[in-house]
Amino acid sequence: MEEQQLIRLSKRMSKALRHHPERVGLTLDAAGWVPVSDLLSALGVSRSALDEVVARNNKNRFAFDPTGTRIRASQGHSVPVDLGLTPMPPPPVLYHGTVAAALESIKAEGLRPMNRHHVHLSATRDTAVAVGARRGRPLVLEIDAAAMAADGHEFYVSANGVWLTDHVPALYLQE
Ligand code: HQG
Repeated sequence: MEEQQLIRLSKRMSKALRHHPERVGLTLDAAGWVPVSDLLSALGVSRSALDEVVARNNKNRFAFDPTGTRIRASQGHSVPVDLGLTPMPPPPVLYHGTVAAALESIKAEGLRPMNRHHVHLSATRDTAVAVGARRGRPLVLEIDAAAMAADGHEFYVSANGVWLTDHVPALYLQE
């Protein structure tokens, strides 16, 4: 499959599995799964095309269940789903990529999930730069995850390696 086609299908899958399943006639279960066959008919694609997107996706956004009969997005939902992730001790430092325009508000209220379920944090500065660059000139914030964990904040890591937490109070942030 051409790269362009791959990206287009990945975006349609994100919409269906994270944000607007109802628009393509899908219903996610409580943990975000849908039968693969339902997704194929909802999007009008072949199983081999779907397999290719899951395998080649640049962020491994989608995952099959162990039987290969169900699929879900590994993170990033705006619809309510419970991914069933177990709290994990974070690395001592995590990163968040954003843009200068958001800084004043972030300093006032910390990092909030906005439209998603969690605040998304990156394990490396490079990834955070890429995340911030989606919105403009990237600005990377450093999060004292060790201190947050010591203070009782919970962290989760998605199947594709994104660190998630409910809220990052401003006191743990540094530019
Ligand atoms: C900002 C992509 C004002 C936050 C990426 C961000 C990531 C605040 C935006 C994943 C704020 C939310 C998530 C506050 C946070 N005041 N602005 N208090 N708190 N913000 O897209 O982290 O391609 O929901 O800095 O690669 O940018 O979808 O979150 O700019 O992994 O797989 O509000 O999405 O992955 O934006 O990105 P988003 P994000 P996918």
